[in-house]
Amino acid sequence: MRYLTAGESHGKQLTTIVEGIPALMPLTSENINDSLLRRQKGHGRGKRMQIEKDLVDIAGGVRHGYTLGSPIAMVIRNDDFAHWEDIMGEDPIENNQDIRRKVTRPRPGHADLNGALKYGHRDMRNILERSSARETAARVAAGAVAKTMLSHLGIEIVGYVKEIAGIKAKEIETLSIKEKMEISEASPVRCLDENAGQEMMDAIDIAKKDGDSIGGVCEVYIEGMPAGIGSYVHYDRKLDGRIAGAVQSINAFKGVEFGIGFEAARKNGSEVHDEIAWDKEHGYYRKTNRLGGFEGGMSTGMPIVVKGVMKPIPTLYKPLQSVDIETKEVFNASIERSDSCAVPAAAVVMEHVVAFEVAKGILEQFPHDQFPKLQDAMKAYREELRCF
Ligand code: EPS
Repeated sequence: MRYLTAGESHGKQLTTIVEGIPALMPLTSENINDSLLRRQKGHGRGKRMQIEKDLVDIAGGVRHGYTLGSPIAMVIRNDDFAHWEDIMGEDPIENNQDIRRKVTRPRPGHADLNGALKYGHRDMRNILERSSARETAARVAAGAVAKTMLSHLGIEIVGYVKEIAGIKAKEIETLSIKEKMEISEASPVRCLDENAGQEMMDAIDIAKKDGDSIGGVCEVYIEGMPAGIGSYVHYDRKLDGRIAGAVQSINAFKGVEFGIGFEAARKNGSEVHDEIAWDKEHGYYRKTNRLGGFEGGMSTGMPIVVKGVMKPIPTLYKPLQSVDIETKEVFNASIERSDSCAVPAAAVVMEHVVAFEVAKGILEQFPHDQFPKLQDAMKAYREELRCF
């Protein structure tokens, strides 16, 4: 199971192809549009989200509400392309000097300069159009297919915001996953703690007024995962490693933690590891979940809890110094529009990229071409674990 995305931020469309989903799995546009709509929301988003209405057009791999087993092709149109057609069109143009909105001034913290050096582009629009976080809409489409698969296998997943600009949400241990879904959905910053959420919104408003941007921490929580998905036998089969890579690959993400994460460095082993217990109804379980659902690169059967750190978006109204690549003159980088905080949207993106890795791990363990057979295999495996 794998996916590819294509498309530029102000180009015609974003395209996603997901390959390896078994046949006969229920899938509709609605499953994908729900996720796309969630990603567009959030306090702190800029003007672009008022232009776009992300809706998927399923262009292959699904018929009459079921997957065919062939690649699933999905298209999301960029409504903003109407304003960018002459700049982003694919046909040759007579005179390169005619290109409007050429970018020669790299923004600190963005892909602009490194991308230009690597690919030899003198117009850095050729870099920023693809490195833009617009691409995460296409990744969410792939993750929505994975999430649909997981939900039919009894695995639920939710992403929410833990922290923005140093304001931390209180830990509310008693919430069920359904409550986490409902509360985060109702919060404009996807926060489970209402008071902290209000403070986060205030901080976003201040950053916006100051022409600055702020980052934060997202958490993804997964329930219903059986033990033993992933493997210890090779570095590239460790499921926590794959999830970490997927999270780190989200635009502007700088770090990943499972369970108590970096805190483990400051504690004794007896305070870090989770004691093993057994009962007839559930089989083996852990008395605590400090390791966030993973031991030895494999799921433990406890909820998976993973955090990702997002830096403040580097596109700033407040100028930072940089150098023009044509004239070499020093200038203060500034822009026309940006999001002052995209952490709430990033929580949705993180939920979806994690869902994809989990679904992929499951399909590797139970490689069925027909979805009902995968469902049967999962059911039998769960029973096997319970009776072990
Ligand atoms: C982004 C810059 C902004 C964001 C964009 C990511 O877009 P624009 O340059 O058109 O104002 O709105 O995010 C999206 C378009 C999206 O769909 O999330 C960037 O530079 O990364």
